Amino acid sequence: MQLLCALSMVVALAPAAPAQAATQDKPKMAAPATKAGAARTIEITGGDDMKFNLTTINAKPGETIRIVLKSVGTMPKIAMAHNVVVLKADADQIKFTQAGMTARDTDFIAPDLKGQVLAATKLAGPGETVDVTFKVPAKAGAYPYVCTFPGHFAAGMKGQLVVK
Ligand SMILES: [Cu+2]
Repeated sequence: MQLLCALSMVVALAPAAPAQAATQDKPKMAAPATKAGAARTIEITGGDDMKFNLTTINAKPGETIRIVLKSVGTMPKIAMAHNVVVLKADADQIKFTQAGMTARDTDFIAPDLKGQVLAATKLAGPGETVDVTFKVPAKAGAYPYVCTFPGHFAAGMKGQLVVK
């Protein structure tokens, strides 16, 4: 029992060291790190109907946002999972999602088209929640977001991040 206590203390203490190191490294960073708490959170759900409940996200240029996607479906993850992948304004959404269909290992994002991605969550299965925090572009415009799970974009699982 005593050994267990000692062990759990070590575990509890362990993360403190890297966190301290990170704080000390801070001045070296090119841009001031945005605290996770500073990001505005946008909640989206996706379900078995292969639609996002939210198809427009409005944001200010350069704003840091956190997109939280909850899968509210019930089908098994292998057959039905969702993500939110925000693309560059000029990305070809059809090409992008088609190329990703066979890229299961990389969450249906074709590795050679990764350069078109501004931000991407992981895939969420039924009841799971995934999120991504990122800085929206400084340039005003409409940035498409899609679910890359095969067939979902074609079914209408998409939206627009409007920066203005
Ligand atoms: Cu989906």
